[in-house]
Amino acid sequence: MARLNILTFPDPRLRNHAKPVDGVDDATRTQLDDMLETMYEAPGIGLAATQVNIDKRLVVIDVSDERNQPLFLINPEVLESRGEESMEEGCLSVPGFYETVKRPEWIRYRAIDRDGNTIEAETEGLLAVCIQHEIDHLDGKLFVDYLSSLKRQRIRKKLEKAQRQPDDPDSPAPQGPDSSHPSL
Ligand code: GNR
Ligand code: NI
Repeated sequence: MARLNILTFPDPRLRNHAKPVDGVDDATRTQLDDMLETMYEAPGIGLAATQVNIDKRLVVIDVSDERNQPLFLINPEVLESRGEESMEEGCLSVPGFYETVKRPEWIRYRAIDRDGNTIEAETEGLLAVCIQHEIDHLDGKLFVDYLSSLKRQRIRKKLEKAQRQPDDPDSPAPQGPDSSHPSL
């Protein structure tokens, strides 16, 4: 098992559209295991391969309280969706920012599991949100894309600044230039 580096917005590699997986082999299962360890360590409830710079349609999720019910989804797709639900979302690639996103509340989805079997299931609530959030990653999409461009640019500026000053975690949130020119 290995811990992988998680890319941070606005890294352009997060915009990659990941390639479908053709057959589940041991190398792919090792990547899934490494992703799961990385997700638990972060900690997060989901992780898409795009976030760790792997160009494959792989997702790991665990929304259980005990953190002992991992889901491995290969080539996941939403087949059908219904309703609408607003939920506060966060993302390991957008650390420290939480915003409300509106998505379908119920989905039916299909994926290939760790053993190579095709599964189909329906779900709602947090798991449905998480599956949609992770499929978005595989398509190069982030939850900040659902926000106003003003909010997105503010988040981008703050994360860019944080990455320029990685050893100053307690530096005050950017103000001054940022708030006097909020559209930049
Ligand atoms: O850990 C995570 N929590 C979360 C909360 C609400 C909606 C989606 C998520 S996914 C996120 C982990 C992550 O970034 N997955 O891509
Ligand atoms: Ni995410």
